[in-house]
Amino acid sequence: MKDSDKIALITGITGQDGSYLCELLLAKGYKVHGVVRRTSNMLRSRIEHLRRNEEIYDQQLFLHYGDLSDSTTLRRIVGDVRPMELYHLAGQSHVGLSFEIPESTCEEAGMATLRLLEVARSQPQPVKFYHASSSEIFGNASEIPQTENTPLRPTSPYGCAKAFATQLARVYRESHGLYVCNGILYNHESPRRGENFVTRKIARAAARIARNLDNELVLGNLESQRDWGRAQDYVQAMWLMLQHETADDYVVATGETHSVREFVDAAFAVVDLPWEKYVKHDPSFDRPTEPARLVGCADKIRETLSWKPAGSFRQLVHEMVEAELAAIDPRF
Ligand code: G4F
Repeated sequence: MKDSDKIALITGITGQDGSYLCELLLAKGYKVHGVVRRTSNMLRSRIEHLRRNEEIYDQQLFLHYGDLSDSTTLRRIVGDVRPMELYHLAGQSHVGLSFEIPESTCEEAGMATLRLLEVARSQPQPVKFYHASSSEIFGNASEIPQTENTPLRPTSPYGCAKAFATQLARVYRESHGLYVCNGILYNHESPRRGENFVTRKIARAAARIARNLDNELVLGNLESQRDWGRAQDYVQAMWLMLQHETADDYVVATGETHSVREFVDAAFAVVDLPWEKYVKHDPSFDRPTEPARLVGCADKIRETLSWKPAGSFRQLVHEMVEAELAAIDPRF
């Protein structure tokens, strides 16, 4: 690809994945355009360091106001930007919350993807489309580990919306010949994770309790198991997918599962505290239904795109707790 062709558009650029992907693409010489909501907290957001950099902002990184419900604006932005690669990451992504706000979750995770697929297919130049699918599409999975061919059996409104969008992406690839990839990502975490996701909540609490800023951590189901990887590695997988000659779907996972209890145990070990003394259970954090054991088989992306996750579970926990300690006191 010529340097002048390297133009990417990211929806959800202010999120954990969007911000890491933005950094990755800038480092590769892309001009990066991001869609941000008028209400997005632009200040102190995860891309604030890039916005404040005069060599980057408005030179290589450009932000556009838009909303996933507003197809006219999305169409205008895509028409003006003429991206070669479109990474669609935006939308309500909290599974537990999707039981409380199912309609807006389905609107954002489902219908908005349809809207963007329609916009992409009507562009005069070819647009490579990345859709952020999720392991939640497998829900009560019929097999362990799950692959790209595992049947979809979602157990949450969020999982249903992602399953709908994933299937639509396949239909657009097969019936309209659009270059569209589903990245079926398992949980991926980092110090930039939102504070209401369990890993960040635990890492933050361990650090705050160690510094006497809090005295308890209230959680839901400690026995839930997840396949947790590093977000920085997973955005690399997104980019790799769009560099391949043909569009396809890929599971992105570590292939290992750990329970919430194990995460708690590892996080409190970093600050050398006995977690049993501080962790309480509140059933309001339990979900009406939980997926069965979600663990991904990443053989296809490993073999086709030479992607593999870096670092261990313990290193991930360590990195997240250390980041929280540093945020409390940068001397640590
Ligand atoms: O951190 P979580 O909220 O992540 P979840 O539900 O697995 O979803 C994340 O990963 C998916 C796969 O990539 C994405 F599609 C999705 O958008 C999101 O990024 O919860 C993890 C587990 C659950 O089993 C939950 O029941 O932790 C359990 N948990 C226990 N106590 C808790 C808590 N989860 C949260 N958020 N808060 C708790 O207090």
